[in-house]
Amino acid sequence: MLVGLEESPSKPADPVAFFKDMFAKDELPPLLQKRRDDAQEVVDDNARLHAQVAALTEQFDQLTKKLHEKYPASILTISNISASGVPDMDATRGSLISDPYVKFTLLEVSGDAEELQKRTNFVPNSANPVWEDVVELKLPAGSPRPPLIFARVWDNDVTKEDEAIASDEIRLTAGEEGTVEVPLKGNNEGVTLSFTFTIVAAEEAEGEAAAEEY
Ligand SMILES: [Ca+2]
Ligand SMILES: [Ca+2]
Repeated sequence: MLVGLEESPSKPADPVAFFKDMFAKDELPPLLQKRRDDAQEVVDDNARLHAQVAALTEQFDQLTKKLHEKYPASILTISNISASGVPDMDATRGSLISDPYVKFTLLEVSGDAEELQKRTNFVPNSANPVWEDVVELKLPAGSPRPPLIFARVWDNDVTKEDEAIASDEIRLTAGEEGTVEVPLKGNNEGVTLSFTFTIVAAEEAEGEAAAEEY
């Protein structure tokens, strides 16, 4: 305002009335007019950005919907689990052999830790354990496929903390089923983990379970 005042050729006696009059006539001094235009530009920019955000949000929602349709919530079932070459982790306790179990963790998916991690029972005193267990992990709709899991073989111990034996991240093969056989990494070499897996849409899985109950 003061700038506008400075620019006016004669200083008005009543500046407030002077500017009111000026605004009413839409005759602003050049600098004020420029500021008014700049302000309008900011408002226009803001509106454009809002429109862009709305369009991108709409696009994102549609892509998410497509992804969820393509990859519906599913159950990853891991079975026929076995390992070979499990080293002795109980030498000091005298049994001279480990009591292995496997813990599977679903990676790249956020959620409840209890849902994302499942384990087998342990097989006592076995270097080449075969587990009867069937491990099920829930794949949320739209989660990465093929899934990435982390598998670790542990030695069950009674009087102290269980010992980690060997582990690795495993990217499952593409498709709805597969067989995996991978050498694991860690301080202990020579452990190989094998299993088969299926991925079934949760709705289908529920349907099958219901059918089995009859
Ligand atoms: Ca041990
Ligand atoms: Ca043990």
